Amino acid sequence: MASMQKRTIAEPYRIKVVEPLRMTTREYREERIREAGYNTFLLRSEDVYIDLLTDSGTSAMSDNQWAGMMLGDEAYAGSRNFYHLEAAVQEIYGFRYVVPTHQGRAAEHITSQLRIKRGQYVPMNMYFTTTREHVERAGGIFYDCIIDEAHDPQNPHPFKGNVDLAKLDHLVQEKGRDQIAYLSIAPCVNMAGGQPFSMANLREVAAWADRHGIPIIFDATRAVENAYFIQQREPGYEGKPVREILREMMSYGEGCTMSSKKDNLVNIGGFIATNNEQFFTRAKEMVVVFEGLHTYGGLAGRDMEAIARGIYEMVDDLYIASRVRQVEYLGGRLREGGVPIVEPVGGHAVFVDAKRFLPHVPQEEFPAQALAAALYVDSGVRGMERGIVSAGRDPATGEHRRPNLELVRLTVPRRVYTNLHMDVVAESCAALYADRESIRGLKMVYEPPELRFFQARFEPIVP
Ligand code: PLI
Repeated sequence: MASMQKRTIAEPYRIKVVEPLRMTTREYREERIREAGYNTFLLRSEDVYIDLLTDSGTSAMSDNQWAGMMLGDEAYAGSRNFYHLEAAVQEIYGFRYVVPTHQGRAAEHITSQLRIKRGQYVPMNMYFTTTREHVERAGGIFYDCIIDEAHDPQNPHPFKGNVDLAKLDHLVQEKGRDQIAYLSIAPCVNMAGGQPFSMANLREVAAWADRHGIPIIFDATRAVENAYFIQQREPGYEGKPVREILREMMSYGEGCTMSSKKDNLVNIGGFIATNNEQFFTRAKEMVVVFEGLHTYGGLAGRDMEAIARGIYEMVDDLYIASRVRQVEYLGGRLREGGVPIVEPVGGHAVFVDAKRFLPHVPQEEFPAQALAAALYVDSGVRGMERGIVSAGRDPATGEHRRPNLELVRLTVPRRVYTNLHMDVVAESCAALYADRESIRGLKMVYEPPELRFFQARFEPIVP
């Protein structure tokens, strides 16, 4: 990999506004995590020192985006900022039609309701929590078509987000083409550890989809990060601007759903983009029921302006290199500290392997949940569970789904923290690893029926 011999790429911006962080004592944090039911989602942000819960909606906006916020046209209908957003999506993603939504899951809701007939399958390169939830709500059945390597945290495959075509063939043979609603393909697969697919694999998937007349709808949430990995790792793409790589990638799909809260560098927003005029018309009809008029979709005009500007900023090659390299930096520091992590390091987060970290805690005692809580107590660093709690229950059997990946995600917000913050995180993880025997499992004492990881509550298991 050419990317291994690398010169430092510094952030292509300087810091103009700062937000003070609050340090707290260990005793204080022990009390807070107990109150929060050992769920980092239930902590108050004020009680967190370094917040790696998510990269969603946590980006720092640029001066250009903030300036755009002042140019918000808050008309109910036909806001000028909508047309800026539409133009940005057309130019950078290459899709003709755009329907704004308040965030990604709203785009997933509308797409799932309109495109899935009860009992149809939706193959996805691994599940994502909200995406699968909306597929199931629409009567669809999730089908995992990611390559097996993605389920192995130690497998160093450079494109663990790839689709396994044999799995797609198997589904068509078993169920028939008409039982497949569409292919939902995610760049930089979140639950696999932020792992990219290759363009070569995508081309094969697109040819397969074409042969069977099945559309590809991307979950384009972290497509730019995937484009960066293609630039760094895939023969033929060295030196190609991420902007061009992204455009090629999107050209293989009919459209996408998007959470602008990630790649697009804003705090709120999302959209549906498509080349399918009929679907566009139906999506516009439905967005007015759930979100708002089709020229704002639950967003203020100023929010749409910030997204439009973020879309141009995200494809700056130096920006995206420094962003992904910061995640890599954290991964390197953790590796040096002996902490078991998912390899290779992904685009938006480093995933700590809680199975190897806490081999004495069985999966039904929620090792990743317990580790995320212990990390908060140690240093005020907030990560999140991505294991058995996030996976939820199988709707058919009611049993826990038992993912092979039992992980704590340390998600790096864009343009927010420095590498010294990353050092603090890595040191805390290494200290915990040295003292791992003292971390015990948890029992779940409250379990919401949907997306349980957000609000579930736990208590320590007392031996
Ligand atoms: O949080 P939303 O509703 O804007 O987007 C939902 C969503 C869709 N797809 C993917 C791949 C996501 O990662 C995603 C949201 N992710 C969150 C909140 C996260 O913390 O990863």
